[in-house]
Amino acid sequence: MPPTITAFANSPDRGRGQARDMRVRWALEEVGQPYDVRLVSFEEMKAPGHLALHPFGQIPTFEDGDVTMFETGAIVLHIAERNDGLLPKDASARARAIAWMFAALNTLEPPIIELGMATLLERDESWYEERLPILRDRVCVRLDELSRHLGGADWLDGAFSAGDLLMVTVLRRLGASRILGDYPTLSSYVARGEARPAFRRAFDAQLAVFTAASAG
Ligand code: GTB
Repeated sequence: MPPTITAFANSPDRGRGQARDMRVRWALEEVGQPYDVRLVSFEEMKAPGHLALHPFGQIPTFEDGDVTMFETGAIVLHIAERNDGLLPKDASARARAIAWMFAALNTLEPPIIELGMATLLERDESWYEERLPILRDRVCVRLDELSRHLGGADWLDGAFSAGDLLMVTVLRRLGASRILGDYPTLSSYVARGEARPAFRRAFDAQLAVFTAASAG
């Protein structure tokens, strides 16, 4: 039996690959592992059946035999540890790749999400115009540092790894803000990730869900 992940039945991002099931799909595609998808509505995500899999009532979840998991970082690490292709074999290089996974989720993602949430939900607040540049600056500090680290390299540390996979998905969240346009090194890095055949397959699969939902 292939693993089963959950994803939005009706993703609010209209199939732009922003929902976090995209990371897990991409990781599974990179390692050549077929998977099933169970689509859930917002109501189903908050019902006891789904809460038994995900205590916060979110997507994605991952079920594989007797393993049931939530949290995309943990799921991608689990996939990477059990298959070839997403983590180097050398112990030091492997540790560094895992550090980049955590950096993507703990250092880059929080300010990026905070900026995204502010532009989405706080536009009408009296303090919005004052707060926005502060949030943008926090993102730019990290992008400056990441861009400097990447320099002319294709990937964060040698060959493509689960660290790059997570980092690219995190940076893609900046799409709407146009900030990435000021960082050609990072724009090219994201484009390199998006050009990978496994990314394309994962993207097309989640887009097909949205296309089918809008047709029906
Ligand atoms: N830390 C968890 C992880 O990495 O697995 C976060 C999981 C998470 O945030 N899941 C979101 C969810 O289920 C979907 S991905 N939300 C429903 C809820 O909390 O009730 C976040 C997301 C949603 C929508 C867009 N979008 O429309 O662009 C992008 C990302």
